[in-house]
Amino acid sequence: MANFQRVTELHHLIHQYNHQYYVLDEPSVPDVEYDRLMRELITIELEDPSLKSLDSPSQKVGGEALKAFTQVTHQVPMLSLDNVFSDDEWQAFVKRIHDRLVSDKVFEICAEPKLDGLAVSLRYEQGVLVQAATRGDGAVGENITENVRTIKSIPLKLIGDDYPSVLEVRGEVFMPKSSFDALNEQALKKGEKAFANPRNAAAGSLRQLDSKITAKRNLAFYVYGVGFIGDSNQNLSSEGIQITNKYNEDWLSNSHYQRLCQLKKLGLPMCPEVKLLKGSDLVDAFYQNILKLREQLSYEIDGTVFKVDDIALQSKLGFVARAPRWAMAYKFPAQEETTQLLDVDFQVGRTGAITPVARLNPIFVGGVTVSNATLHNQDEIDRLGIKINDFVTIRRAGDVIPQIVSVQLHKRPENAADIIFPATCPVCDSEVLRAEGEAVLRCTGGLFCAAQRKEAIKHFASRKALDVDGLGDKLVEQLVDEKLISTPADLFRLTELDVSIMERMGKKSAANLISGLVNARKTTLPKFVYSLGIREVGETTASNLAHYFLTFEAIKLASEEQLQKVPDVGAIVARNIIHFFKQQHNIDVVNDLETIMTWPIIEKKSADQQPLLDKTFVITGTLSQMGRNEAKAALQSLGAKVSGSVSVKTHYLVAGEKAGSKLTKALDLGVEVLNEDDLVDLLNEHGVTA
Ligand code: I6G
Repeated sequence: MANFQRVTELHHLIHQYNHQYYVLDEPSVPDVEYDRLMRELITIELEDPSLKSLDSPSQKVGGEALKAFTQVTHQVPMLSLDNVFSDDEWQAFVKRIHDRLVSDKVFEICAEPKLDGLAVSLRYEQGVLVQAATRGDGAVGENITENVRTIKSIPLKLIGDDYPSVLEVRGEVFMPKSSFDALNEQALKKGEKAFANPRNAAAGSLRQLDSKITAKRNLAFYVYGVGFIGDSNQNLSSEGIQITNKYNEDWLSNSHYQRLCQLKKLGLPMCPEVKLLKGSDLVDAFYQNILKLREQLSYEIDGTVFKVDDIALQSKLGFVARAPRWAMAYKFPAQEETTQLLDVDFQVGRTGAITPVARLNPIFVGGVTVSNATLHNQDEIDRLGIKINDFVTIRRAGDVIPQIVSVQLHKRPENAADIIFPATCPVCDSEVLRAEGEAVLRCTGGLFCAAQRKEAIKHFASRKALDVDGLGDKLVEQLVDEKLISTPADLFRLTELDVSIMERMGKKSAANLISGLVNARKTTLPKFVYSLGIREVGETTASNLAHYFLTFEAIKLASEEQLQKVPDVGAIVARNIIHFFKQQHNIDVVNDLETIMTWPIIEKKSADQQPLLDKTFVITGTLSQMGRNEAKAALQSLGAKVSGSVSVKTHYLVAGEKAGSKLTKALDLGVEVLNEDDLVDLLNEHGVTA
């Protein structure tokens, strides 16, 4: 009896902590306390298995592996949704609704993001989750109860006692982007195949016969509707089926949006982006807003879903074939398409890297027309097994540059031809070399190569380097082509007359550029070091070099061993720096620049001015009180090292809004996590305001 009482208490506490942690995102007890209660429960259940019930929180860890999935016939069919892709199609849908209702009255709309996951049906009897099923063909799905029980945010027991004895809800199981990244990272480390996208990963995880595997996959769930309610298996209600007890359709709100809120109160997670719109003219703004938010959302979506909110109107509209007439998915433009690889060009970059660029039959994908995509290097070409004239799958997600994801081998044409790398630089004809252990082929022409010259000057003038006002990439190309400049230092010898003869260059723009160049002469040592474009010396490394050596002279003269003492500088970067300062054309340009440019002296800070000296920080997510660069600069000013990736060497992770896989990794590694307020406090404590 004492044990039974304790088990009841433990259920109550753990369900409550799960809900606070996984649904409300408001953890209320430390992890150790949670683990202690869970261990206590499992121990009691092991000692007396009769105390283990279907709604025990211990079920979240998975159970015995199944031999096969059984089938479940849905009491009420699981429908699918019709799609539209354009405003015209959407307007036609709205018109059909008005026509069918014989009314032009404005109707409210419940608007939701369309999650890229799997639809499931959850059945609760007396508030306890008793069955979960996939949609299957709509009539019959697979019984995935054991797996669904392990999904942390799905309640095994509904909250409170105000619910019908049978409640079936429908929603989407999905894998958050951060869990997907972590899962693929692990798979690649183990030499296993990565999942192509979070949807496949969610599907693969739900189809595990061993629910212990599903339990480790970090799936999540949002509810999108009610399947049916009833007081017994016989006496059910869904769209018109009569029921008699107090939990009839009156218990359910007559607004779809409010129904979701009711389900949320029972502990079922509801997507926070769901909105009630006053009319169909607000649909476009919702769609555009979600499209804009898409990259920041912690889960993958492929569009929006709009539903007539009034349940009475839904009933009047009814269904067509297998989809409701009152709901519509307004999908985003496809992110994957098929096109043909017409040819491959070879581009020479700033460091001489020769990059194969795919010339594609132009294709509309992810909202833009794509005609080029990088093939990176020979290794990538080998990995894809791609040939000229092959049909390929192109993916463009959000603002991410388009990628060739795979070759459609079954469509390979007879004239498919191997991609051959050039034997000499396609721009300057110099020898090309592939360094040992590198995938990249490089032109050895250095600044003699016009392509490298152009790229080096563009980098020198770019925003994060000297930020020369009025000097865009096109103008740099023209100036090099016209032989007015051949090194970054030549920029400072340009006159207004020189530049005013350039295409589309009026007197005013010419004067602006010259004044931009005058201003750019005054810089800082970190920016100057970065502007030189030394291989793998990014902003952080440049800043670390400047603060370690204090003068440019010292950086130039540093040995490989001295360089490696600088935070962020390993053997490869040290060798790149030494190599850069050994080359005569670099020595000439650097000497020239030193006579033209100035920067303030960096004072060596004493140890008490650098209280964060041996501490490594990583910043992730969106900060609202300062930019990430500002936060980084503020931390660096206190001596901290700011790195781009989380590892065992990380001391603190600063996690802003929508932090993703870095936060997961930090938590896995036990790295201390600071939120933005903690960071501000830490900076203030040391007299820095960011
Ligand atoms: O498959 C679906 C995904 C999302 C849906 C759905 C949904 O609402 C946000 N709603 C309905 C009514 C159906 N399928 C049938």
